[in-house]
This record gives sequence, C-alpha cells and structure tokens, in this order.
Amino acid sequence: MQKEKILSLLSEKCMQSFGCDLDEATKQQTYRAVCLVVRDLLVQTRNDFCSRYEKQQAKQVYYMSMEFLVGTSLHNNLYNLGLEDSFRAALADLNVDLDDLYEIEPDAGLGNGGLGRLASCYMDAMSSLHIPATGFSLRYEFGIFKQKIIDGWQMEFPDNWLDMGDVWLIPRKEDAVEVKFGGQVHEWMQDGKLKIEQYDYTPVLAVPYDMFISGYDSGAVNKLVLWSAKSPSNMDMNAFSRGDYVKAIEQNAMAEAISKVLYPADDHVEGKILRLKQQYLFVSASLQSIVKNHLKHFDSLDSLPQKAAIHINDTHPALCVPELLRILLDDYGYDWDRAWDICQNTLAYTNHTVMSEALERWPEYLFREQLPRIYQLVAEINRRLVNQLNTVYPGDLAKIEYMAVIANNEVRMANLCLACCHKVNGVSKLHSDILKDSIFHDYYHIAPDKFTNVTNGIAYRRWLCQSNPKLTEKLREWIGDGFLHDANALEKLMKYYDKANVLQDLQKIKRYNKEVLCNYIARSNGINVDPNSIFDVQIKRLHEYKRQLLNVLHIMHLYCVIKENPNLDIPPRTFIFAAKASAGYFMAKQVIRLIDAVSKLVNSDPAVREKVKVVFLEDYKVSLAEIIIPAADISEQISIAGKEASGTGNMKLMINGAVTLGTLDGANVEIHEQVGDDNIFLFGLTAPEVEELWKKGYNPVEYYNGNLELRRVIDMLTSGVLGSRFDEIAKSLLTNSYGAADAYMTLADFDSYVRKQEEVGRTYLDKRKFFNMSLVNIAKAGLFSADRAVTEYADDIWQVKGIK
Ligand code: CRA
Repeated sequence: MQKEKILSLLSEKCMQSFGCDLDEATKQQTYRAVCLVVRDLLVQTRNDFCSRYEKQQAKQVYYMSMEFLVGTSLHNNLYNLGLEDSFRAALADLNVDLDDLYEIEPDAGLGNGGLGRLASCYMDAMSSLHIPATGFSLRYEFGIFKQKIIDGWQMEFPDNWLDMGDVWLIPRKEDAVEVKFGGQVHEWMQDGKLKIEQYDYTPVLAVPYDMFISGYDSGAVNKLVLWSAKSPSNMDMNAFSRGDYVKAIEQNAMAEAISKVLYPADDHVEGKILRLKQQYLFVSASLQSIVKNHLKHFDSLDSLPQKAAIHINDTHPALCVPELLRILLDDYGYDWDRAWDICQNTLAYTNHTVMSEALERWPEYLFREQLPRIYQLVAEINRRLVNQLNTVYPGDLAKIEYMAVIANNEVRMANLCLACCHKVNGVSKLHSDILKDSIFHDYYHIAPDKFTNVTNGIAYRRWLCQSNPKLTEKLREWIGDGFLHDANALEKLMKYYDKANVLQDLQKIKRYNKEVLCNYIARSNGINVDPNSIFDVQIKRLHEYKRQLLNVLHIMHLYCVIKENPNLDIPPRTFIFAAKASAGYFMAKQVIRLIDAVSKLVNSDPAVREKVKVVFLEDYKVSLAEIIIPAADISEQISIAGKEASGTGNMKLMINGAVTLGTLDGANVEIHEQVGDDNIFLFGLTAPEVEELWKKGYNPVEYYNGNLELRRVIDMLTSGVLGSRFDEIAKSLLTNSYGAADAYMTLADFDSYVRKQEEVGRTYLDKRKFFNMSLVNIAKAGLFSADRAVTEYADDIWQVKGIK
C-alpha cells in the first residue's frame, strides 16, 4: 500500500474518531487511528473469506476456550498483512516511530499461561492455513493481574486492558443472547411429547465482541468472539423509586460480575460458583450462536457433525456436552439417541494436565442449584454411562465409580468429556501416553480409538520472525524465504552446521538481542548485566512442579562455591526469572521471595557479582517474553518428569537458538528426539524412574544427609544469611507437613542438575561448540510450528480443510 494512501486513511480516521487533524493527534490517538485502519482492512478480507467458505459450505472449527492469551495485535497484524514497512514509512512522515506505537499497546492478557497462549497460537495458525474458525471465550474486563514485587512479596494489581485494548473489539449488541441460571425445571406432556421449561430463573445477557485474527500472507481472517455479561434489565425501577438504590442496581452488578475478571490460577482449580457461571455463560451463548449460524445455511441440525467441529480446550468448556444436548432435546425436539450421536460426533476434547488439583469437579448441590436443567441431563448421561460400564466391568464397583460423571456428590468434568467426545488428545507424546497408561486408562480400555496425540506447536512467525528480526533477516539470507511459509524449511540451516562465519553471525545476533534485554533490565530493575555472560532463562508460571526452586538452590550452591574459591574460573552467568504465582498459592509466593532474597545477596556481593547475577523480571506476559526469548542462551525446562504436559516456552526458546537444559518431560522428549544427545543438556530422573522411586518409598532426608553440597544450601534457607528465613520451603522439602515431603523430588534431582550446569559452563567456554548447538536447535524447531499441530487437528480430529 502506498504511503499516501495510508496517510489519507489515517487522516480520515482521526477526523472521524477524534475530530482532529492527523498532525495534531496525540500518540494515543495516532495509535488508535492506525489500529482502526488495520481493523478495516481485516474486515474487508474477512468478508471475502466468509463468502468463499459459505459458498463452499465448508466445515468450520469452533475453538472453545476460557483463555486466549492474545498479547498485542498491531505488530502481528501489520506483519501478517505485509504492511509493516509501508506503515513505518508513512508514520515517519509524521515523525512517529512505529515501535513507539507498538509500546503503547497493552497486552490482551485473557489467559494465565501455556493453555491460553496455545489457543491464540492456534487461532493464528488456522488463519494462516485458511481454515474457517471461530474462537469463543469471555471478554474479561480485567485480564491476568499485573505483578509487582515489593520487599520480595508478589503483589497483584488489576489489569484494566480495555482502556486501550478495546480498539480491536467490535461489539454486536444486536446479537446478544440470553443465558439462564438457577430456577426450577417444569416437565409436562403435550401431544404425546415431553415438554421442558425452566422457570423462575435469572436471565443474563451475553453480548458478543468480535476480535479479528489475521494469518500470515493469507486471504483468511478468522474471529475470536468474546462474550460480555450484562443484566437484561438495566435497573429495578420499583426499587429505585422506593429509594432503594443499592437493590436497584444489585441484579445488574451480579450479572456483570460474571465476565469481570479472569481466574488467575494455572493448572489448578477452585470450585467457585462464579467460575461455573463464567463457564456456562460462554458455553451456552457460543452454542446458541453456533446452532443459529448452522441453521442459517442448512435446514436441520442433523448435519451439524459434518459442518462443525467444536473443540473443548481442557475441561473448562466441558458444559458443551450437556448444553448441546439440551439444545437438541429441548429446543429442537430430538430424541436422546440421535441427540447424543450428534454431540459425540461434533465434540472433541484436549487434556492439558495430569495435575490432580487441576481436574475440575463441582459440588453436586451447587451444580444442581445453578444449572438445574443441565444437571438433569448430566445425571441422565451418568445413569446411561454406569449401565454401560456395568456390562464392560461387571461388579467392579471401584472402577465404575472412578469413571462415573457423578460420584461422591461431585460432578467430574473430565469424565463428562471422556464419556461423550469422539476424540481425546494429550499435548505431547509422553503426556498422551500417560493419559492412556494411567489417568484415563480405564476409558482408554473401552475406547482406544478415541485417544490420540497432538504435540503442541507455536505461532513461530510471532515468536521468531516478529520478535527476532535480526535472526530472521539472516535466516532469509542463508536459507531463503521458504521457512516463512513452512517452518520445516528451517532444516536447511543444517548445511551451515560448521560454517565459521554463520556461527559468528549467530553469536553476534544473540549478543545484540542480549544488549536489548540488558537495557530493559537496567530500566526495570536497575541492575547492570553483562551481555557476555550466559543468559540462563526460566520464564513460565510459578509452580512447584516446574521447580524454579531447583534453579535457585543451584544458584545458592554456586554462591557458596565462589565464596569458597573466589578465583574459580567459570564463565559469568546471568540467571533470569520471570513468573507469576497464582494469588492464593502460598508456596509459589515463597519461592518468589527466595529468588528475590538470593538476587539481593548475590548481586550485592563484590566477590560473586562479577560471575553471577540474578534477575527477577516483574509482570511476565507475552510482550515481555518477546524481549527475553531472543536473548536466551539456556532454556530451563526442569520440571519433575511426568508433570509438565508439554510446555511451549521450550519451543519458543529453541527456535530462537537457546539450548535446552531439561528433564525428559513433556515436549522436551521430542525436542531431544529432534536435536539428538549432543545438542541438549538432559539431567534428572525420567518419568518411569520417578514412578519407581515413589513406589520404592522416596525419602528426601537421605539425599540431604548424603550430599554435603545439598545440605549446605538447604541449611542456608533457615540460617538467616539470606536476610530472612525460608522455614516453610525447607520444611516442604524435608518433612510431611505440607503433603508429601519434597513432592516434586527436587532433592533427588539436585546433584544431577548441578553436574549438568557445570557441563553447560564448560561447553559455553567453547563458543564455536555452543553456537553449533544453538544452530541445530533453530534448524530442528520446525516440527514445533502451530501450523503442523493445527494440520494434525484438522486431519485427525476435526476433519476440516483449508479453503483454497
Ligand atoms: N499450564 C500445561 O501445564 C502445556 C499447556 C498447553 C498447561 C503445559 O505443559 O504446554 O497447558 N496445562 O497445552 C493447563 O493449563 C489446565 O492445564 C498449562 O498451560
């Protein structure tokens, strides 16, 4: 697009939206004008795309997810549309730097971590692959909290993203739908047919907001529909005229509370009523709109499975099962068997975790009270399931109870999905095997064909091309542009495996990205970091199973070693952490406090700080990850084996040339398969070894007693040398006071981790060797593209095709 054209579109927008001339606009106004112009371009492309797939009567994907961690959109959209350079040039005429506008944009943080970001990566990939898709979620007024660390403590602050982020959203008030909560169910016979009606319920309106999702160099634009909750009656006028103002707005506030805030827990659930209401609101509203859309183009819902693939992203949208059934039975008069058949063939489910605290279950009374009709249907699903199980496992009451949807006064959402969906997948080979062999084994036994694997993938054009332009430019020079469309073409880089000048260039690019990060760290933390040091990075949610603690214990060990021997010849290291802890997660917050204390100790000690620095970056989010990842040398993926379902940060770091230091967990296993033994630093127990050790009886005290280095650092936790004491952490490692002692086997893996870290240091001294490893990691990262993952979903689970 010509620069002049862009400027005239911007001028028009400025006048329309703010009543001012473009050259008088503030930076914020210019930012909004740019976004609005881009949005218009997306709408045009979307309209063309819709008419094409509607004409072909193509099957569509509906991706249901409580979370979409979108991050920022302007850069992504301009990049995908191929308009970045022309907008940059046009704005330069106005003395505006496009990068400054990028910085104004708040992250749309409508997710906690991996699962939410995965959903966004898949939306991007579906647009790039021309697959007609709609994502459904909630329009949280407050996304994931903003994090500040004050005296070592994590503090949470509200994230008012809509203030600026609303520019990407288009409301469709006329398409609002009603969702019913509570009340009673009335059943009666009429003309020989059973009729059902819910009465005395509380109605809540769900208002859709559209966000357009572009694909790379693609004629397809898909949309994310975010539902916002609203009370149907603005105000109780009777109460208002009585002077009872609080009562007058009560119902309003209660309804609107539903989409107020994202639940900030990752891999963990709390059975809160509000969360159940959130789930039902978005599920019911989305299914009503899917059904309506289907009937616009086809004459009955019989063809729903042929034209719609509805995907349940973890169990959060599991209410899709009874809600779709309800619509078919109550609203469209289907009989049970036919309705169940349609549900089965339309719905598929991805499991994202084996952590038992993340398996959603609802107290039965609460479920029945909030969703009386849905409860009846779930009870009937359960009755039929138990009958069927009685024939497969006659007399095995324990097994049948374990597999039931309702048992022990709880409704179990994973079993609901397993009982209904035609496909169930895990998110890495290891994780999918664990589902089959252990947590869902009994379901696997009765329906082995349901189970499949789709290893996660990332939108690498965001994580490599947009966030690491220097590397991308060089890659284009070395291997051509093929990789921009097909990540597998990165493999061509292997021909430079040993080319000195290429390895030097890789080193230079890394060095440049490290300087960018150093500047950020200096601004945010006031710490001067040496860009020649190894950037050793662990960035992800704070969770005990991810073992940030193992990383810190090793740093404490290094501290002791250097204090003992100040002339120790090791390459300098910068340990970089970024992580949010769920607000109510006590141990996770203690670990943040420990990282903070260790960083103060290390960074202020003249004998140590030349060799080791520790940095905790506040408020980890997509846009911060985009700065850290291109600068990383070492990617810490050190969860206890068997617990990290996949990980996706591991893939983002790999494709940017960081070398993984990890356990054989989640997708690390497949990263290892790709790069081979020589290009990864593996340590620790394997998943079967972990299981074995639990069976044998794990006693962390034996490790403490048997390893002086380990004992020294554990003792530091309670000695006060860190400025304050960390008794709870020490206790959690050595005693049973917080569940099993050392439930994540940090002590068992300590020695192996320390030795591997020594190897990392030695390897880095040989820069050529290290950048060989780095090169192989980039070259072999193609497998982890979201394009590959989405293609597998499309072929094996959804049976959809891209539109030519
Ligand atoms: N916390 C897993 O723990 C995985 C992502 C995406 C997680 C990660 O290992 O990469 O999902 N699980 O598949 C989850 O959210 C509810 O479970 C995650 O992000």
